[in-house]
Amino acid sequence: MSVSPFVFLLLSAINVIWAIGVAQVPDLTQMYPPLGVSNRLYYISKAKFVSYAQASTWCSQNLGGYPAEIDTAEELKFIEQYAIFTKVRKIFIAGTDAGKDGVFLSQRTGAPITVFDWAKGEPNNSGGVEDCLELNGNKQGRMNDTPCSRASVFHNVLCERDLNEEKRQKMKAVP
Ligand SMILES: *[C@@H]1O[C@H](CO)[C@@H](O)[C@H](O)[C@H]1NC(C)=O
Ligand SMILES: [Ca+2]
Ligand SMILES: [Ca+2]
Repeated sequence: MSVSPFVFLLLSAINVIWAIGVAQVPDLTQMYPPLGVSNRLYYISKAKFVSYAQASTWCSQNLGGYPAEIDTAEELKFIEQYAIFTKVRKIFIAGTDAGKDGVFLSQRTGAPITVFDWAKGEPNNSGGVEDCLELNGNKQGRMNDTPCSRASVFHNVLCERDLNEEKRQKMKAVP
């Protein structure tokens, strides 16, 4: 993907309001410029967290999302470009293999994560305690397995909102 359409898709506050219909002006000083891709919104926190749980809470409290779930190779391409753009080194995304080593499931839905782009030598489950996923904006945006919670390891978080999914849920909720 060339650089210009990507930059074009980075959203201002007005675009975010338009995209997700939030009533209040979102505080975009807390995040890198959000990225909009065909009814999905992505945003990377400026804050860093020592646990995935805290990072996930930040996503829901800021623009109502969840740590990004990689569903397709195309989606991964977009968010790798976004990670590279921000240059942030350690960025939580969804996925944990706490249940079975090497089998990554979404923390939110339990669905398997099937698309990966590992950094060289990863996943290595270093120390036997790396059960979460991160992107490395300094390593072509590629993936690493990383501890879900460790006091000395700080992660930003990449959040997602999928407006198509929300529409489907709403339609299902209608009796
Ligand atoms: C294993 O991965 C961690 C990052 O999760 C990295 O710091 C470490 O250097 C890697 N170890 C080896 C032996 O590649
Ligand atoms: Ca997704
Ligand atoms: Ca690792």
